Order: sequence, then C-alpha cells, then structure tokens
Amino acid sequence: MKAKSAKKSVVVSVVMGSDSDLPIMTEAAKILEEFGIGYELMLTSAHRTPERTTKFTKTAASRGVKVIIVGAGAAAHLAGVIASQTLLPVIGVPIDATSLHGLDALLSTVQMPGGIPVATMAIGKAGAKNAALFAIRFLALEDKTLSAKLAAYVAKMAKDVEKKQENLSCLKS
Ligand code: RP5
Repeated sequence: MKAKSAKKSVVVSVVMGSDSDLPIMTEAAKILEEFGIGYELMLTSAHRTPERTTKFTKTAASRGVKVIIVGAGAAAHLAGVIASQTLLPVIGVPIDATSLHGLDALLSTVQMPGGIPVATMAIGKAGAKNAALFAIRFLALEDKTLSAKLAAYVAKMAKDVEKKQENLSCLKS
C-alpha cells in the first residue's frame, strides 16, 4: 500500500480581511508553497468579525503558528488588532482596495503606536510576496535546510538579472 504523504504542520497563517484580498495574498501563498512551508489561509475582519479575529489570534500560537501575515485594505486595522493580541511576529500587507490606491491601508498598517509592532511591507503583490519571504527568513533562523533554500533563491534572482543583461546586450549589438 502506498504511504500517504504526511500533512505539513501549519507554521504560517496568511490572514485577510476579505475574500477580495485573495488575488493579492495568493502571492504570499505561492512563495510558501515553493519553499514547502505549511500554511493556512484565514478570512477574518477587524471590523466585520471582531470576535472571530480574537478567537483566531488567541489560538494561533498554541496551534503551532510561528508567524502571521495579514493583508487588509481601506482603514486597515486587522494587522494591528492581531498584533495586539499575540506575541507572534505579525507582517502586514497593505492592499489597494479603495480610491486611495492602498495609501490608506499603508498608513493604517505602518503607523502603529509604540509598543505593538507590525512589520509592514509594500502595497499589493510585491508586499504579499515579500511578506512570505520575510516569514521564511524568521523560520530559516532555526532551519539550516530552509536557510540553504533561501540562499539558492536569492542566488537565482541574481543569475536571472545577469541573463537579462545578456539579452539586453544582444539587442544592442
Ligand atoms: C478590508 O476592506 C478588506 O481587507 C478589503 O481589502 C477591504 C474591502 O473589503 P470588501 O468590501 O471587498 O469585502 O477590510
């Protein structure tokens, strides 16, 4: 009989304030998949479902979660509210969801008063991707295999730039 592959334990939570945030937060999920990290997707809102947010946050550490990534748009309080209820590191991703193009979410997420930190990434897809890579940097501190994967990922990016330079040079000659 073929052995079932073991289910990875969840160490990163990818939280979002609305399912409309999913196309952005998928960028974080893609990176976590690529690195083989166990993660969960969680939908909860600081404004619409405050009790659900608290319940999720209060149980995260005891379920084995080590880092929480939070994407939210508009008056984005979700990352700050979650960070206020856990000692786990929280990484915020501001989302472009209104006519202010994410500037509202950026300021709401980044301007935390002293005492409760939220590591805030760029607005949108780049921010979601970097949130996952930042989470992986935390996890890699105690995981040599993961650290080696991260080094290979960074080295490949550098190689890709060199290849692109070659392509540019070909175009010119
Ligand atoms: C925020 O409000 C969500 O994170 C989302 O970015 C924004 C708009 O939500 P929907 O009205 O699309 O559900 O709480």
